[in-house]
Amino acid sequence: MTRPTLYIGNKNYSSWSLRPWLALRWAGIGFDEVLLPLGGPGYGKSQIPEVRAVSPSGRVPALHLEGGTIWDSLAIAEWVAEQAPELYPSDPLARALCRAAVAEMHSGFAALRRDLSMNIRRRVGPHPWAEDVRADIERAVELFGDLRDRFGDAGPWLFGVRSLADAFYTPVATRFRTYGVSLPPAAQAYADTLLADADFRAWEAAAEAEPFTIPATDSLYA
Ligand SMILES: N[C@@H](CCC(=O)N[C@@H](CS)C(=O)NCC(=O)O)C(=O)O
Repeated sequence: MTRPTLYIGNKNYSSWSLRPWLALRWAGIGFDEVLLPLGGPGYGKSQIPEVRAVSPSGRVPALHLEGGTIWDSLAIAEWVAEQAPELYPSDPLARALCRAAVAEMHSGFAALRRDLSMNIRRRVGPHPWAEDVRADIERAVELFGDLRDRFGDAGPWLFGVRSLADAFYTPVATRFRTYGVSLPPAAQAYADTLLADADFRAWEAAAEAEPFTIPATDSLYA
């Protein structure tokens, strides 16, 4: 198999890119990565020429495989889990719950994504969040709490052992840290587990060193 290439956005800002990147690393799949800076002309309209050249949707991440391109983060993560089935829990019900958690992140939390944009290296004090943002924060806390209650005996990850759900919620943990969202102890302990992961730490170090900025995101709540 030709080595896959993952096209990603800025490590500081691209939450969609972080999820499949972690999944590939956790699966131990060797891959090349190409970072395409976001924020310039065409950004927000899926019209960045360099992105359109490698991803038919005009969005990153995109994974180039021998024979085809996967242009969506969840589809990439599912492909990874087919190579590394241990990224889903082995129990069928737990596996379905894990898929539900992954799907909820992929298709939900719109207000959280809108107002608590991922910005790994930034730290901002707490803010009076809009009602829909507060509801998203409460839902994330509830989801963390319920699943940790249920699977906590098996280990510190959302489903005890590390799974795709952890890759999908790592950007949320960074958002809570960036925007000073205080969490109940169980949710904070889970967020700390995500932020201490060695592969996430490698991504974070690159994000901190990255020269690219997106001024609109950096000036939120300034
Ligand atoms: N549903 C897509 C969303 C990907 C997405 O929105 N990516 C952003 C970067 S984090 C992007 O490429 N934006 C380019 C643009 O807005 O022009 C996925 O899951 O991969």
